[in-house]
Amino acid sequence: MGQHGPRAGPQASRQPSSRQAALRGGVLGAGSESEEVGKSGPGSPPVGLLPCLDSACSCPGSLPVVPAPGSCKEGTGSAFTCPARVAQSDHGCAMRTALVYHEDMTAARLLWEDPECEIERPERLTTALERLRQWGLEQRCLQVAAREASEAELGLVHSPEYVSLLRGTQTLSTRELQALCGQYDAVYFHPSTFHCARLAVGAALQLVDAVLTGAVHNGLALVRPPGHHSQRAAANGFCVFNNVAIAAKYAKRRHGLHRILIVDWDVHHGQGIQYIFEDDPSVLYFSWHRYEHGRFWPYLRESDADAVGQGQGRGFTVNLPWNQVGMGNADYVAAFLHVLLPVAFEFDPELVLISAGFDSAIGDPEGQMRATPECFSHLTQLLQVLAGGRVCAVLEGGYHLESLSQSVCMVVKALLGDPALPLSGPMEPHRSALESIQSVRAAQAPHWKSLRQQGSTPILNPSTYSLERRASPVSPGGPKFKAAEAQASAALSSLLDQLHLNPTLPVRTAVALTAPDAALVLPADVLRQEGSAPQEETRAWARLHEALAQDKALTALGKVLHLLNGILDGQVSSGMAATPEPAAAPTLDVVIRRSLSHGARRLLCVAVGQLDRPADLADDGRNLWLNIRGKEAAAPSMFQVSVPLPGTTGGFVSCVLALVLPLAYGFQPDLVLVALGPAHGLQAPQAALLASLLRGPAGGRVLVLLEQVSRAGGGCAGGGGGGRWGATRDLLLPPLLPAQGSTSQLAGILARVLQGQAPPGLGPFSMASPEDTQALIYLRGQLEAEWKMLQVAAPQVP
Ligand code: Q9C
Ligand code: ZN
Repeated sequence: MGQHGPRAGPQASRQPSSRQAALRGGVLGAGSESEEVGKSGPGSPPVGLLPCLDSACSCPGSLPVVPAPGSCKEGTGSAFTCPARVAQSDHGCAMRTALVYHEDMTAARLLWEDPECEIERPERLTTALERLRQWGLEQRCLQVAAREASEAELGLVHSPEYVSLLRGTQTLSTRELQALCGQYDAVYFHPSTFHCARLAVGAALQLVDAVLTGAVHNGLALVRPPGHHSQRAAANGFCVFNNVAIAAKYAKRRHGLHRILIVDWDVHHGQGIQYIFEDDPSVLYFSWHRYEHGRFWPYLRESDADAVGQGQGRGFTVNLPWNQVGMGNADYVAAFLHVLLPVAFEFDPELVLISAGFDSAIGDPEGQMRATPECFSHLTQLLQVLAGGRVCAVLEGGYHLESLSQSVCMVVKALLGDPALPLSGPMEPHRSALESIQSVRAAQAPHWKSLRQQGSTPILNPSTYSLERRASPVSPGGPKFKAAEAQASAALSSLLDQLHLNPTLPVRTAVALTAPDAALVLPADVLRQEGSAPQEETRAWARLHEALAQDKALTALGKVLHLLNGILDGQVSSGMAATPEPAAAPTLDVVIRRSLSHGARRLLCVAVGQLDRPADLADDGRNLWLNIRGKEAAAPSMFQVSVPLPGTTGGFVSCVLALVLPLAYGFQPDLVLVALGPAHGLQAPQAALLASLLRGPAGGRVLVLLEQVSRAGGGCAGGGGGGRWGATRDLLLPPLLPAQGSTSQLAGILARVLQGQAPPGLGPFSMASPEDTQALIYLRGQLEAEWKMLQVAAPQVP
């Protein structure tokens, strides 16, 4: 099958006439490569239209099926599990997240002395798994045993000669294995390597199958050896087969996808993935990596920001080189908000694959970075708003066993929908990080509308660049060095020890409504809150506003206060409440006062629509008021910001990524209020995206207030959602009752995103208007000196 290599396909057959055609597909993935993978034989129905093989399922038989992967004890024992049935979860276990693993992947190990390779050890897997068990996370996942990838599947990326060579290593002596490794950079082989590496690929493919058939929403494959350095005919950097690259090819071929995003947060550049897809516009590859101006392994010119892909693939390789060690939470979040996510929303992937290496985490000997384990929950959550939440994480590097294990747990928690722990440390990106962000934005601006018009100029004199390698003040190996090392390691251990987990609450989201609402469909694990705050308390607060004297408003206020108390006391994580039509503003006013007088040290209020900031609210830094409304951009103080509601999907995404989230992450609130007031103008998918992303900054403590619109219609709840979310999730919902207005549907969507489900898609990307872009640039200019997370470039040195 030598002709079926990754670049063998005739490029002419996949020549879209425009970039947009390249993105939107139809042409791509139409099978220019004649592989056997995923193709049905002659006469058999095309993939996706197979009869249901699940004997216990009564679905119409048009859904793709997946071999029963799981170890769910309550399964029916059918050989196949229909995704429709799994999703219904009628046996009571909510299986949203797959964990793919096989013990055999611990077999490969280094058999000789090699200081460079000894860090890639079997304990990497066993320790991570042990932590997942200890924290009760493994048990909450659908556990899937990895299978070996077939040789045809390996052939999606690798040459047949290379695969044969690897097959041959199974019977080599230690001496022969060691000699063979000499041909490659930073690799070791073991007699079990071929088996392990095939399991690693197979694990990634099973995860992709589980997610794309709808059996689960997302998942993690814990694998060894890693994959992202491996190339068509070369092992490299501990990597044998390119697990994630093969998974991407497989998703295109077996599942017919047209746009796949690969996010490589490993601290090394996944040059293998870059080479495999550099001319392919259907796979967007993002990598950040320790680079130090080319002085860090693998020392490649093409790891720099100006490598953007080739031919049709120009702009579909995004490299963010870190030129200093010590990058931390603020740098990583800034990179996502200002580089990856704008591009990713514009790309609109159907699937997100994460090359999930944790050598980018604190304590890792390779990376020397500072991001703490919680950061990886946040990065995961930020990616879960893409592709309808279809996220597949596949382990790459990560060599500090405790840091690796905790980071893995944080990713799994996020995949399961748990709120993330708030980020620790100052939320101020390093100057060198801003220079890197500026460089990559400048390099990518010609290719992505969302990065244009923001004054992206290239960096001419990076602050960290010098021809001399900076001499370390203490010599490695010396006594001072050893002492400093011991001290750092003790500090890290105590930091990692403190990261005890909050017990997972039985109820994470509660919904309070004024009147029973038949059209509101809530997931089983969301609480319908019936209770109210004590009458005296409610009446006392209601005295502040005439509008709260009416019965309906008073009843609603009691419920809202009860819900707020539940959140402030930690009984529930998040909540949503409806308020009757004229009472939104006064209710919000009471909620702000109550929050500040009862526990909240910092309160972020995101008010959408015609809501005014309470006039006598102190501007003392304890509350940050962000109003999305009207025409004018204004920032009378750093804690009072107004921005116009953008008129396009692209404008809305920019507003959230470039303004709302940088302020929210910078403020580090302990509670976020999202108020959708009169004429808020948000479409349901936009409101859902906003609420979903605002779970991050406050550890999941979000209260959404929604003004009830009594009329039917008005707004387009769900309508903008496009097919994909509707197709997978709405399967379970009864059809909309036309008489019931849009509020209940919006309420249902909001409850689900607060509970950790992915928001619906925004629909086709449309560019921000010049006015909306100007408003954001103006506010950044006003505020970035104080809110450092707003910066997209290094400040000018005076
Ligand atoms: N001190 C992965 O993380 N050695 N591979 C670099 C620099 C090779 C890393 C030496 C590191 C390979 C998957
Ligand atoms: Zn790595």
